[in-house]
Amino acid sequence: MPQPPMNTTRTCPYCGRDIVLGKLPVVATNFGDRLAGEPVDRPASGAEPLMWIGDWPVVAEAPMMSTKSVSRGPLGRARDSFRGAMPLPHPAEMAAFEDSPARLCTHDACLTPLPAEIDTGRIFIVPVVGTVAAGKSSYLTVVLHQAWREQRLARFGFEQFTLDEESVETYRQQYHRRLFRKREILPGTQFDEDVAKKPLVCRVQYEGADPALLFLHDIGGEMLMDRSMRRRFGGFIRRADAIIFLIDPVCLDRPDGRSWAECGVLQADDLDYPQGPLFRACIEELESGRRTPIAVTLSKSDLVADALPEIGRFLVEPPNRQDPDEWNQDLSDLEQTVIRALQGLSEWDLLNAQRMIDPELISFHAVAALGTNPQNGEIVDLAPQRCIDPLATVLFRIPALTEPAS
Ligand SMILES: Nc1nc2c(ncn2[C@@H]2O[C@H](COP(=O)(O)OP(=O)(O)OP(=O)(O)O)[C@@H](O)[C@H]2O)c(=O)[nH]1
Ligand SMILES: [Mg+2]
Ligand SMILES: [Zn+2]
Repeated sequence: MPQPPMNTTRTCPYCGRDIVLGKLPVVATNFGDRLAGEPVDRPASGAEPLMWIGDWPVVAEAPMMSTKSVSRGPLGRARDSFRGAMPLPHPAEMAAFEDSPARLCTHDACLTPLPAEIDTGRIFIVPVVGTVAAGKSSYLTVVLHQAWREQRLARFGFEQFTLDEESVETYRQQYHRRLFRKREILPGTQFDEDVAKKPLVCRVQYEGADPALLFLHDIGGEMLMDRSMRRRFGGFIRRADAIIFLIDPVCLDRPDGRSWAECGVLQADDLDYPQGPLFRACIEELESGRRTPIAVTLSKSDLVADALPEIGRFLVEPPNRQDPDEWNQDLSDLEQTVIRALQGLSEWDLLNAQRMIDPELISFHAVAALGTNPQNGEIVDLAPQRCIDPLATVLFRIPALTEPAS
C-alpha cells in the first residue's frame, strides 16, 4: 500500500481523539526492560532513545514536530504544510530498540502505541453489547474459534481471518481454554477502565480488498448498563463500525408461565434486566452520521427453543459447504423466526426501538454459544449454534471492509 501523506488525520482507535500521523513520534514497543517487566528508566543496552514519552522510548521523532513540542503535547507548533509520505522505520534500523516500532498516540490520557494499520485507516471497531450475563464473552469465545480456527468465513470470501499475535495469549488463556478445554462457565467480565485499550484484535482480508484490523471488545455488562461508566470508558461504542447486540432470553418472560429457574437456568431470578434501554442508548449515543450496522441477536437460543418449541428451528446449523445465496435466503428466513420469537417472549420494547434504525442496517439472529444449559458450573455437551451469522452479516455491511483495493 502507498504511504499516507504526513498530514493525514485519523481517529485514535483507543481514545477516539483526532491524530495527525506526521505529529506522532515512533516508539519501540517490545524492548528489553518492558519484556522483563523492570522499571523503564533506562534503555536495555546500546542506543539511547531520543526521549521517553510515558512508558515508551521514542526512536524516531514526529516528522511534523520537534521533539520539544512533542514532549509538551500534540498541540505544539508544527509544520503542517509538510506533505511528504511517511514510512514507519524498518525495525533493522533501530539498534537496541529494534523491535516493533509503532506510532504513539500522544494525547495525555492515552499514550498508547498504535497498530500499523493506523496508516491505512483500516481499523474497524465491533463491540459485543448486552446486559449482564447475556452471553457476550461466551459468544466471543465461540465465534472467534469458528472464524479463526475453523475458518468458517473463508467460503464467504474472507481470505484471511486470524487473531493478531498480541491477542492470542489473552484469547487462549481467558477464553478458549476455559470453555473448550475445561468446559467451565466463563467468569463475569469485570469492570475495566482500560477496556478501550484491550480489544481482541483480528487481522482480516476480504478477497480483493486491503487488509484490515477488527477490534472486538468484550465489555462487562455492569459497565455497559451504567450510563456514566459507558460514557467514560466505553467511548469506542459510539464510534463502532458495527455492533453485535445480544438479547438475553432469560431476562424475558416465558410464554408458558414457567420460570427459567424452574427450567434449570442458574441464577435466573437475578436476571431481570430490561434490555430495551441499553439498546436504545447504544443507538442514540452513536456518533452522528455513522451508519453502523447492528445485529440484534437472541442469545442462548437453546433456551428459547425450549420455551417456544414451535420455533425450535434456530437449532439447525446450516451445512458447512453452503453456497452464499442459499445462506442469504436462510438468514432472511431465520430473521422472521427471530422476530416471532421476540414477540413470543414479549420483547416489545426492543422491537419498537428498532424503528430508530435504518432497516438496511439492522438484522435479527439467534445464537447459542454453548447450545446447552450448563450443569453445576460445567458445560456438559458444548454444541454451538449459528454463531457465525451475526458476525458475517455485520462484516458484510461495513462497506469499507470489503470494497476492492484502489
Ligand atoms: N443455556 C445457555 N446458556 C448460555 C449460553 N451462552 C451463555 N450461557 C450462559 O450465560 C451466562 C453468562 O454468560 P457470559 O458469556 O459470561 O455472559 P456475559 O454477557 O459475558 O456476562 P458479563 O460479562 O457479566 O456481562 C453463563 O452462565 C453461561 O453459561 C447458551 O448458548 N446457552
Ligand atoms: Mg463477559
Ligand atoms: Zn489515543
